[in-house]
Amino acid sequence: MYTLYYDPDTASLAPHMCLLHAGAPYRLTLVDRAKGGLDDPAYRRLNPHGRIPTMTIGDPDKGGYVMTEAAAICLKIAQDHPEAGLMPEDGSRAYAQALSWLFYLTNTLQADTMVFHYARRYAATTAGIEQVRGEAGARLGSMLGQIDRSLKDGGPWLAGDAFSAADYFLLMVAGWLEQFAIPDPPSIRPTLSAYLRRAQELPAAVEAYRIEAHGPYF
Ligand SMILES: N[C@@H](CCC(=O)N[C@@H](CS)C(=O)NCC(=O)O)C(=O)O
Repeated sequence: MYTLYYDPDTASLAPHMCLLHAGAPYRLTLVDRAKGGLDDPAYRRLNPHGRIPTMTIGDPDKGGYVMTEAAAICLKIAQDHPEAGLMPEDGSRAYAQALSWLFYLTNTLQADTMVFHYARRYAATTAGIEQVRGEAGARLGSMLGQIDRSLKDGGPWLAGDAFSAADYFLLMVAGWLEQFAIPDPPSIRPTLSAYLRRAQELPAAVEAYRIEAHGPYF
């Protein structure tokens, strides 16, 4: 049994969609950030980084284990449930593409989204914060432009014909970017926008939004 430690519309969203897509039995445990849930010693024992998400597989005190990092958790769910098709067939070109996208999204798009959103952590003055936010916003716009072109050239999904967990990941981050009102949000790009509407209509996405009581954003 998986337990996903989550907070609505945070980095637990893509893992949540993957669990639903796989039809895997899971429990949800709310980590209420607003009430200091990230600093709860019991949560810190599971996730010393103090971030969401965390996923346990079985009981960590009885031979089970703990995973952190949303992209890694998505891959683990895909690997445990190959029949669900969350990743293309191992060894295929599409698998390599999906893996590349997943790493790209978590290392760059998600990372700069955090810089944009938490700009105050990267500068001490109002002008500095505005500069950090402006530069992150410009980088995000350029990344979204590149993703839009890739989808135009090789869609309908990130890995071509093969849907993958990377698509849930992009749906998650794009939803934040739409809400954070970056200068060039995902919705201004017709190909990307149509792709996001398609992704958010997938049953697992619809269900995750319903359970978490937010979205959809496109
Ligand atoms: N790379 C991590 C990032 C996780 C992350 O930063 N999660 C946010 C919520 S979306 C968080 O816990 N933020 C708390 C903080 O930055 O203090 C992942 O993808 O799991």
